Amino acid sequence: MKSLRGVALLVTAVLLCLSLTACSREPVDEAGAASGEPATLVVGFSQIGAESAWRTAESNSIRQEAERRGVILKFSDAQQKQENQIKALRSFIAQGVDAIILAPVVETGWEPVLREAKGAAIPVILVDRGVDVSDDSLYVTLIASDFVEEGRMAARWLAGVTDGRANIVELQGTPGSAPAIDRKRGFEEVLAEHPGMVIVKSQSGDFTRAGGKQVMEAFLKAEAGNIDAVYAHNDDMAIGAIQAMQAAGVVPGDDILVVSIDAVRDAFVAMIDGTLNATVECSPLLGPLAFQAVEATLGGEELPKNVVVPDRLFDQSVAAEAIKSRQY
Ligand code: GZL
Repeated sequence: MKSLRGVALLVTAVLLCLSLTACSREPVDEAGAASGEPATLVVGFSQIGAESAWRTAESNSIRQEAERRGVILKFSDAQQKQENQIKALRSFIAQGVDAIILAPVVETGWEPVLREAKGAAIPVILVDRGVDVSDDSLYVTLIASDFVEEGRMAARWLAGVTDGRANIVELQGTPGSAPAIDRKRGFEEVLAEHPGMVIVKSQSGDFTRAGGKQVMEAFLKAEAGNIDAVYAHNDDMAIGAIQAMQAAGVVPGDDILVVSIDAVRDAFVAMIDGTLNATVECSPLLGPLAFQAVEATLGGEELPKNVVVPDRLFDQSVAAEAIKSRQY
């Protein structure tokens, strides 16, 4: 059933890709005659910040796709603060942009400003993270990975290599964010099938290397000798944890296994040098799908509420070959 669902969702994403060409709006000139030239789109993008290599890759993807399509992109970096994202959305609305792309830092608190965008007839495309709203007509579509499945994939891999027995410390992502909530949920869903796998400590490192390092230093002190594995909600925190282990004289990837999510280039470097054991891909290359959705919705097309970007797991056995074709 799952693979059928996966195919259906993938087909949706492909159909979305194919629908891009027919959607440019035919503007009219002062005389009301079709000028023939499609109007230059103006799109506002509210980005969370630059907390991780993944985030930077996502920003690059959005910027590059806007440039490729000749779209005027108004880019706002919220420095991790929801209030800055809300301010940015209100500014985009006041400027009368054609569409808004939003990567919401947390799930809640969006309803008022999304109602303002709807009232201004400005479509909102969610990328990367979802929102918790009572009315899903407040956004056109969410283009993102399935974070719950990512958590399941990480846990299944760890269960396989530990024969279902491990004391685990967990480095959580940003509190209240969809990836942190759902990656924890998926991981714990699989742990429920393996009573020998226990999360002995869990704390947020806020998706940053510094956060992962700092929290892992505390875990190593509190649980000295009692940690078999680290589950990090992203590679940047895993890399920080690896630095903490090395500073404490612990051999990462060997004394303590490390599994994380994102599959950024530095994760492949760490798998090749043996300090990271596995990472689940979560593609940040969402620019093409985001702008296809913008053009499709402006062209009057109905879009699926959720476009799921497929993920896969990489481990040390494939890292040296896979790194050659990585795009982020
Ligand atoms: C996932 C994204 C997460 C990444 C982190 O879609 O929201 O935020 O996993 C990033 O690296 O900081």
